Amino acid sequence: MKKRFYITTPIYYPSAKLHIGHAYCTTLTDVFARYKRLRGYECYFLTGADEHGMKIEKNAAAAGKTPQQFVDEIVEGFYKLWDLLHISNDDFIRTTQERHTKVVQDIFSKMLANDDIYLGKYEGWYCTPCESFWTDTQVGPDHICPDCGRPVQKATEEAYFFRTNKYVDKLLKFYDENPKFLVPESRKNEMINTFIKPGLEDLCVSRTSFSWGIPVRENPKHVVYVWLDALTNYITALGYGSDNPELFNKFWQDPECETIHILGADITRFHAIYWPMFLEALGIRKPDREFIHGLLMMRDSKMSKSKGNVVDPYPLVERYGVDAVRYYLAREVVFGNDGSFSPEQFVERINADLANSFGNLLNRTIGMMNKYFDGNIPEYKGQVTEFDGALESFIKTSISQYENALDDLRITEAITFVNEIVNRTNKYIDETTPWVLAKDESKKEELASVMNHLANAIFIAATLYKPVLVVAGEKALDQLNVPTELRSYENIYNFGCVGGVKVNKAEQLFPRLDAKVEIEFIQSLMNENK
Ligand code: ME8
Repeated sequence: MKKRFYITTPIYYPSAKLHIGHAYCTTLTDVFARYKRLRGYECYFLTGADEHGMKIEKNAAAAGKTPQQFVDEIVEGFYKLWDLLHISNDDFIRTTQERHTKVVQDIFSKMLANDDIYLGKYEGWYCTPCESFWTDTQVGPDHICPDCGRPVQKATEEAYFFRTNKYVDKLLKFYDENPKFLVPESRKNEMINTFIKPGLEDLCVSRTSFSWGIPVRENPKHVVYVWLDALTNYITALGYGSDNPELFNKFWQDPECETIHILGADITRFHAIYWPMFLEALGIRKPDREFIHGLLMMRDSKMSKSKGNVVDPYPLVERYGVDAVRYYLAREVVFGNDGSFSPEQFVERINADLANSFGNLLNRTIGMMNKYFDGNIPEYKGQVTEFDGALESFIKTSISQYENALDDLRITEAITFVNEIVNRTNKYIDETTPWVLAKDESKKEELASVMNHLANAIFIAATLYKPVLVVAGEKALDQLNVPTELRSYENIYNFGCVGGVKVNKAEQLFPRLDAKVEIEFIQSLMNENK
């Protein structure tokens, strides 16, 4: 296991407001970062905004604003959304910042000097919404963008090109030597079969048909193509090529740091093919892992800003709270697979998993502590009832399953292991029947042990939920009155550490949602954007 982690999301385009798909990626990245920190690792988490390009120039003009004014306003919304979702990023990079633009110019110059980049002529197809160039073969007879399915336009202009072919063999060797680089692994074959085998063309890395970009220093009528500009954010944010490369050395170059990019399947090609090539050309280390998540669909079609079929996360968080939204995102669509946003499933998850299972377990437990022990959590006395050992060993196994899953970024699966702890603990109440034990004075010790086991099981589940339930995890521990000094991750291995304190007042963690009303509310949000 590496000592520290560098974890990134894509830097999103501030061409329009962010939607639930962006929130999905950033929230799940945040869950991973919080988990690593909870386990005591240093973790540097970067997100940001990709502010250049033709689309932004066009949208700004349509809004009667300068591109900078336009992106400034939209990026304000990014900050607000990430605050609302309690995203714990350490930095936020904007590609219009000088710390980025200057280094991109230096990188371009270096590549030019090394003959990795040359001046040529671009003739091809361009998809404006995706900011992507395509070849004749890729757009097919209908001239459709292979990524988004929209029509592309013919484009011819003088342009700089990156010599992709110089690096193809090295890339394939890198894939072979690093089988864990692309997750899920199937993405590697997709890259090889769809893009590399048919013959990779040199990549166009500059444009002259618009000006909202970083000028090429040697030839300022060209601006750097958005993907060369955008991908390098992952290193410019760390101070690569600056006077202060301390973070870069610590979180990128040091082999003791694991670098992980998280991104959606729509931009795999850029990250899996060109980014390692750029890094090879610059002579620096490649990331350890790229985790490709699936895309959320809306009524069978990919949600996207330019199509306008999106769900705005703001009203969802405002109405249901940060934890409900984070939980739904992390639990519903298996990280790595495609999935759909569904109002019915949203309500069902919150009601079934959070209100009924977890919330109710806490509520019942505190109720019983009050009723049978005057609010005190009895001390741990080992395995007293015939059911105690089985509960403890179930929890122990679940903890290691949770850890294995999270270390592999199988976030959705990891949460199911916590849910299983909660369900198993609810079952333990049915097995031990505390209300029967309470009627028999000779069973007092057994009853005390049941109460202690419940408190400890909730302590463990709440701790494991913390990377997702950023508010309710602590609230549950507050209600159990777990002393602050006990609230460390290590203590989950120390079953029985909670006990001998008096619980606080029970409060509902997650109110049960009225399915009919709430489904209608969420549907109205979806219709607003239709
Ligand atoms: O591509 N479901 O920015 P972008 C799930 N600026 N995730 C989604 C999604 C959906 N329907 N739609 C978007 C760019 N995403 C470039 C990135 S990085 C160097 C430059 C998420 O605003 C997903 O992570 O189009 C996807 O890869 C990313 O947003 C694309 O965001």
